[in-house]
Amino acid sequence: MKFACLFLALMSLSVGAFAQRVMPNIDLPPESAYDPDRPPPSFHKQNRERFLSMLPDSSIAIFFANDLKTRNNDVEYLFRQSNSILYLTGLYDEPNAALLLSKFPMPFQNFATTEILFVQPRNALMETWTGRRLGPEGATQKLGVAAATIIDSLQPYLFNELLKTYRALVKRVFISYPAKDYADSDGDYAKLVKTIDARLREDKTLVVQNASPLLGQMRQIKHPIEIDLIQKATDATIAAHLEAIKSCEPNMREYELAAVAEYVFKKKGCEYVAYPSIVGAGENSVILHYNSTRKKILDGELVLMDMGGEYHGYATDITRTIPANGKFTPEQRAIYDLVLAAQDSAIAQCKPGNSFRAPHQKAVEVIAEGLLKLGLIQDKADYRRYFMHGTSHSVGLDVHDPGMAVLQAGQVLTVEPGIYIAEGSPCERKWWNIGVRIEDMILITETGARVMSAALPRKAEDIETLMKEKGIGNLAIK
Ligand SMILES: [Mn+2]
Repeated sequence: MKFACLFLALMSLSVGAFAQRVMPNIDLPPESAYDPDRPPPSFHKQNRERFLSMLPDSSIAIFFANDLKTRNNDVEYLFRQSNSILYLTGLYDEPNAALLLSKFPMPFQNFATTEILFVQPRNALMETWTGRRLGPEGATQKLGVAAATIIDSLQPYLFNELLKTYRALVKRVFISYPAKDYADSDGDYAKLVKTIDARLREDKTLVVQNASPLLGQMRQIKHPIEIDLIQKATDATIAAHLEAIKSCEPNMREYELAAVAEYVFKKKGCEYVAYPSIVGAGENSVILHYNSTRKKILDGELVLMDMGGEYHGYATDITRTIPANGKFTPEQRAIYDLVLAAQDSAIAQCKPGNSFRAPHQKAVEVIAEGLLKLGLIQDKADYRRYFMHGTSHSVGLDVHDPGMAVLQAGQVLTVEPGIYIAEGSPCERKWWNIGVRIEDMILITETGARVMSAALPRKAEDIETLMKEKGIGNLAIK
């Protein structure tokens, strides 16, 4: 609907009706002013400088913003910036942008610079419809980049200036692409990305490579500003899980618990879910990434809730599994306590210098041993039938962030063992449809680890106690 209106407005403009439209004032608060705890320009500047210091000589790097994505017809998904642009510039709210970094000073207008940000031009009509734009002037003022111009200049600048006059200085081009599905888009911005990529690759004397590994390496160790934002996402999500746990009762739908959690973490400042909420009851508790959340939660079932908010671009990832009626059955409790023991042992492995695999290896040991004792498997190697995923992944701008081989202070990772016994599994029926995952957020410190989500109860008895309380999901809504 909104673009039909935009079309009409453009028609009006063409006959002059809107020609004198007033430009929204750049001194009005841009969106970043509403959230003063967004990382400051100095953080992004430092990241650009660090990236440049890692960049090989005779190299340039191009980082593309994300594109808008269609949900259906003319309705778009909420815009999410590309990680590279977020990390290197702090340009949160605008698509159609690119950052060019260079190991050597590039000529730009009448000076030389190692960084140029290409952004959308100011446009009174478009800004009235789709939001304020910084424009090149705003980009230098508000984001602190040394140079900025309009995105339409990117291709001519790159090919007619930089790679023409200064060709001898450029041997390598690193590219960071928009989120993957840009390749399927035939929009102008996606075409620009594809054209630049193809034109660079045409020149066989240039080495074109993906910038993501270098950037990923930088993103593994979190800056205190990032840790603070991940903690805020985590605190908001702890509050969200607490309300969902207290609210749970038989005959609710799975989506009601997701709605409670999403309300709470958004109320506490998260702009979005870090990933689609997983709330699976009974037979859905054994599906690792179950998202439909339409089922009615029945008395006696387990409910697995894997839900996390994204705060100013930073994710968190927390899972709790609870008994729908507030009391675990003996079988549910046995599996729950086993997963909890595995998680405790795995968390104890989280310290600097340990292998990233160490927590997983410990979790596997505990779970294999426990399943054997419970008679669920006859051979330890069969643990994979019920625990089929890894125990840890890094978390940062992505909920599955670039990881590392050895744990180091400043890394953030999850510890999330699980046991999932699907209906029809080769074990007694009483175990069927028991799915348990317990997931917490861990910060590796100089001396060990800090559980960032420690304020959310994990022990079975603490969860049962908490479930005696009511939550906001139990309020009657007309
Ligand atoms: Mn996870």
